[in-house]
Amino acid sequence: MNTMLRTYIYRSLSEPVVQQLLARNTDPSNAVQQSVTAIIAEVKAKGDAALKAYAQQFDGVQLEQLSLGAEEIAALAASIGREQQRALEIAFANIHRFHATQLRKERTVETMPGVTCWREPRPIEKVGLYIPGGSAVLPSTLLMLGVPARIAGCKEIVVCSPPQSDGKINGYVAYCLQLLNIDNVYLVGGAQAVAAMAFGTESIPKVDKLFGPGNQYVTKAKSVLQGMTQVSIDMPAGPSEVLVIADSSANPEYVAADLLAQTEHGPDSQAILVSTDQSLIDAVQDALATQLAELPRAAIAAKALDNSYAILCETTDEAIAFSNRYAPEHLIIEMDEWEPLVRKVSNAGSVFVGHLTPESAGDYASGTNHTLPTSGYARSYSGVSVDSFIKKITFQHITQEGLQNIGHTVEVLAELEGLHAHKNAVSVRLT
Ligand code: HSO
Ligand code: ZN
Repeated sequence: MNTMLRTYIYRSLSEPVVQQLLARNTDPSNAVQQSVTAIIAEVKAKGDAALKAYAQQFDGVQLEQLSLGAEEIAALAASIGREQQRALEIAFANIHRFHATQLRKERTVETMPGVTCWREPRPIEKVGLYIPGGSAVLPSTLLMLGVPARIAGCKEIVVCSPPQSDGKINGYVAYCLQLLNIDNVYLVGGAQAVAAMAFGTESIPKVDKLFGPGNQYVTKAKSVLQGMTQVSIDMPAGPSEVLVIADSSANPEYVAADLLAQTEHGPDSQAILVSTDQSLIDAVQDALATQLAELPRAAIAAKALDNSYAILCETTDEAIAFSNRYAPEHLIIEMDEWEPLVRKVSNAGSVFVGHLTPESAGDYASGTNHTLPTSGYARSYSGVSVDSFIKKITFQHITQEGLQNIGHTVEVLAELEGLHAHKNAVSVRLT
């Protein structure tokens, strides 16, 4: 089993090699595209019947009905331990506390005397949250999507999650549904779940925006559906990734633990160590071997280590320059002197600074969102926040004085564009 990170020397890398290191392990295979297109067509044509057939085929369960209601959710939620309930409650409270501040009112602007413009947020009315249930069930993802959706005030929150072998959902997911006051969950997984929420079926409501991570089928389905219907999506999603910048002040045990936390997500995950200290890299390699041997998901983590690597830099400026080009989903800066680096971070989804700030804290409970841009999209996308669940509508009001001030300008611009009806809409009011 591989426990070693391939190591590169930053200064000796040619540009083509850097490009290769920056490239993500994306699978451009047409096979995914083809089967997703077929699933989408089937769901569109046959609705619930297609979803039940897929539950049989992919999840191995025969479903009488496609959803669970409040009573069933309550019974499942009650089956989990008190300690786990408490942990989910604390995570919920912290995520709520952090996200609640994101709904700030903007100020009204008087661009000219008598011309007033402002923006008001409005929730996206119907949102669809996809909660994966594959090799790891992630109730935390339900909190990360549900909390900002509730704060934004979305009227309808549709949740889909694949049925377990007993035809139900996991009790932890059920408990999160209760915390979020959501009394219905649809037992649908994969590309068929996102297709169902994009088109609507007899039992699943059509939504305006799709959220949530998933495997390559779910991801592909989201992007195909975005072009087919009027649904929008949170962000393009790829395999999860972390980049750790560590100098000689770092603890190799902590660095190795952070890298492995990433690699256990999936065989296509990527964990990158960028360091100014060769002996730190060596010590991390040793710690990786020891810690990996203890992990229940060691086989997955070992595969992900094959896609991973270390880079030795001479300065922290080089390290941060590489990180900014890579634009990691998660960046961890394990250095005593992390503060000067903060302002140099220009591309990253979420940043964890200092020696005692593991990414796991943000994955679950510190308050920030864990739905983040991957595959270099952190160059242009932000992670999920309350903003993702609202749109901002502009308003304006013009007084008599305002029209006197702005009218002539509008008339001139309308005329130079040859749009006389536009000009006239001002002129009739000025005379
Ligand atoms: N690191 C993942 C989120 C997650 N981790 C969920 C554990 N559970 C993507 O940001
Ligand atoms: Zn994670």
